[in-house]
Amino acid sequence: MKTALITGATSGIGRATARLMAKNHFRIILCGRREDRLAELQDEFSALTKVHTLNFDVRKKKDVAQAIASLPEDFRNIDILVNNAGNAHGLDPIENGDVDDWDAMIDINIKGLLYVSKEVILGMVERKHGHIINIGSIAGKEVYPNGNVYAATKHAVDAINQGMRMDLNQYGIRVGAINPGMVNTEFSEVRFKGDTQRAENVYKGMEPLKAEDIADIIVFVVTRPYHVNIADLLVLPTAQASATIVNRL
Ligand code: NDP
Ligand code: 8X3
Repeated sequence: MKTALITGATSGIGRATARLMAKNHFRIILCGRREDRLAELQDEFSALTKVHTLNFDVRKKKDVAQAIASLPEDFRNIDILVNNAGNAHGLDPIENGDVDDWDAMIDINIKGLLYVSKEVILGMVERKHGHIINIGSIAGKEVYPNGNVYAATKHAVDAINQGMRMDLNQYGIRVGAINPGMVNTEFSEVRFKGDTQRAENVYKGMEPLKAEDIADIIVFVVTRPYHVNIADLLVLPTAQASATIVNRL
């Protein structure tokens, strides 16, 4: 039974991935800040597999280290790390950008991903085995107007993904990124700070991806034979051709 640690497992892509992994009998470690959701998901998935929850904010270096160090023996050997926790905060031209939004994106999407990776990679190196999936974005491949700092954080994830693959190559560790386009999750609600109308408009007149579409791909990627590493995938809804070209009815 493989053990997978999924950050951002309380919603969207992370939750759908955890659910599909549970159905496929992975042993799973669910991470997130919302404790009530972690408890609900633990109840749901426990009927299918072994589940452990870790409640921490990826921005808090010490909490990340303590949480991962607290893992019980049978969850310690993490085979798969899904670095998924992240969000956009705001969509503003650079001259009007909110510095707190910038801090949140840089601290969560870049630094948080690194803090979690640091704690998990050491064990993978010792065991000379492991698979890291970094969830990037089309925004890590192209910049779009008003996407400035979010795009910068996802370009950083792209660079970290490449760097990890190079550095961990000698240990036989697989590293790859999945870069989605528009996925209908809580992402836009978070970006627009609970403005549901504005969030709904993002997907108006087009069919976005569902969290389950990305979960399917993550499970496909991690179930390839070990000599196969899917290093970098861009996954778009059919209605989306680029960060700015979307076919709306
Ligand atoms: P959601 O908002 O639905 O999920 C985000 C997840 O990240 C939640 O589980 C949330 O959990 C967790 N999270 C956010 N901040 C923190 C934090 N400080 N500490 C710990 N966990 C945190 O969005 P998605 O599922 O869409 O996003 C998942 C990933 O996919 C992100 O990296 C996002 O950038 C990326 N992505 C999304 C796209 C989209 O269109 N939806 C497209 C391309 C990439 P909690 O609040 O409980 O902590
Ligand atoms: C999320 C998709 O288009 O807002 O990464 O950058 S987008």
